[in-house]
Amino acid sequence: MGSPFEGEAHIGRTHLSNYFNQILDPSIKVPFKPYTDDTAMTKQSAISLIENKSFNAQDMVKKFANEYFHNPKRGYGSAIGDIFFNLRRTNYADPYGPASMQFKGLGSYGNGAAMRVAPVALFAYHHCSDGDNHDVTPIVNLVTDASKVTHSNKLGYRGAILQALAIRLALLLDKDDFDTISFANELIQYMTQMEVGDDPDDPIDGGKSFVTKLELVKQYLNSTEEPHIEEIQNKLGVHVSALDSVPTAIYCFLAAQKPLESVPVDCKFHRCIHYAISLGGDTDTIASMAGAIIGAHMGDEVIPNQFLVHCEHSEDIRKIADDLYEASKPT
Ligand code: 8NA
Ligand code: MG
Ligand code: MG
Ligand code: MG
Repeated sequence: MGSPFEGEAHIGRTHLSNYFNQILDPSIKVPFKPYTDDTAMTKQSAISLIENKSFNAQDMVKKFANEYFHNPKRGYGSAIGDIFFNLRRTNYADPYGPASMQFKGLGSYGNGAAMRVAPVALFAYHHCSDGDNHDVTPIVNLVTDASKVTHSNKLGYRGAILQALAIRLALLLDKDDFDTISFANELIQYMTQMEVGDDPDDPIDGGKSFVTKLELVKQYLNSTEEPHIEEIQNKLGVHVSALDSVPTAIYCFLAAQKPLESVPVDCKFHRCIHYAISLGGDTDTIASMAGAIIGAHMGDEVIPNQFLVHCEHSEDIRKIADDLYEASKPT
């Protein structure tokens, strides 16, 4: 739903409201929105988990690559195609090799691992939960492994971990007695542990911290006035890097828990997606990550059916979600 606006710095309020009104008006037939790389890779992550009933790196990258070669024009990040070419050329021998060589060995810090992480998070939550809801180690380990096949930079895979932990918390916490600040605080605790030992003077990633971004999220939540869009764009970020988009998606989910002056709609799910797109920049990805969190929190019954009929393959994806649930049942 966000892809028609991807890359735009300024999205007119009326323009965006009209876009949603057309989708929600059953008498107006608008063509479905083709899904982008975000859905393409999310879908293949889920199918791989379903078929293997566990994470299999080689199978997952093969599925990513096959989907990519089947239709490479779904708005993939500019560097990720190289990984798929290199994987295919080497017959998928080392599923982690090509990603680790990207960007002169630094690996990608793009948001591509975070944008597709929902099925991995749901699988880990369901499969590994043995009554101990406090131990996040299984989910962190699984997400790290599933991310590094394309995103070996720590900011890239940590972004995926943060998004997965947000999905896990959203599933865990009661939606009728939900405190946005406690949610942010819990994520800050996990990310603080992860960032222990980071060198703030490192010339490459020194000072780049998810905790700092989450503190900003809390500041916005505590403020009585809605932050200006420019403030969010410049400080929280709306870009293709994980650091400049995952905390933003989390903020969209949390901000949408209350009425928003800039998005006067009653349905929380709609408000969340609409608000995420209104921020501009990487709209498809930030909206899909925010949607994954609010979906985990509220369940699929809150998704307006008119949204679904406009999304390419939404029926297939519903079936995949049901299959994922079955496949992730603890054995
Ligand atoms: P990626 O791994 O290619 O990363 C995205 C971009 O981030 C790269 O193309 C680089 O510009 C930059 N980048 C990442 N790591 C480094 C690094 N170590 N050094 C320098 N630059 C770096 O792809 P991805 O899968 O992470 O990207 C996901 C995003 O790409 C999503 O927003 C998705 O929707 C898509 N996207 C497509 C378009 C488009 O117009 N086709 C625009 C934006 C985003
Ligand atoms: Mg319509
Ligand atoms: Mg995309
Ligand atoms: Mg995008």
